[in-house]
Amino acid sequence: MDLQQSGAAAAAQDPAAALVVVDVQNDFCPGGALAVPEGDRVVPALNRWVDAFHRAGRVVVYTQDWHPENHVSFRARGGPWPVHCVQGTRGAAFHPDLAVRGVVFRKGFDPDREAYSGFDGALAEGERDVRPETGLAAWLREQGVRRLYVGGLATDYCVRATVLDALREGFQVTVLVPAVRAVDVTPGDGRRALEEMQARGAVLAGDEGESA
Ligand code: VGL
Ligand code: ZN
Repeated sequence: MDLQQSGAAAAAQDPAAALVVVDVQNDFCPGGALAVPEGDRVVPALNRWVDAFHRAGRVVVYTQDWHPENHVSFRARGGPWPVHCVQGTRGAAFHPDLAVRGVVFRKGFDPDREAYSGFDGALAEGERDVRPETGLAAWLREQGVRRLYVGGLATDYCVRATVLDALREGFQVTVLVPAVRAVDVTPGDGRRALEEMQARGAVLAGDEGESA
């Protein structure tokens, strides 16, 4: 086992642990419609965590921003964002280098409601089919999950919302700091979001998954 894998491998020994990979989609990576600076840089670190959790038989969840063309968050409807992550488009697909070995929860498919949090999502089956009755919190509890390791995009929006909801739902949460990146509409938003998550009870972890 190489050094970079050890934190992930150790975390994966815990049968109540799960990995949550938030919105690592083309539109949030450089060249995408809502590019997060260095968004693609989360992929190598997340792949190590996916590999360790998959090998250990742990749950790996991917969230996917999944908007209809007329979503309320788009500027044409007065929202703050350019058109992004439209259902079935290349921009909505996961980054091509991301290891996808787990279940997908999609969110933001209601045209009239923003949904940053993975806990607002629904279990996906196939390209367009979602099961809105199967929410993330209940699904995780059914799998015996109590602790979440979270990385992905973007620190100040969907990672933040997902982590805060997870804490509210009673999960223990570790944020994989090297595996998140922020939009930073206002400089410092990402840092402030991490501080807020920590203040609400999340552990901030470095490369090895240990407290940073
Ligand atoms: C996100 C803005 C709009 C995110 C999604 O994944 O953080 N941000 N939609
Ligand atoms: Zn979105």
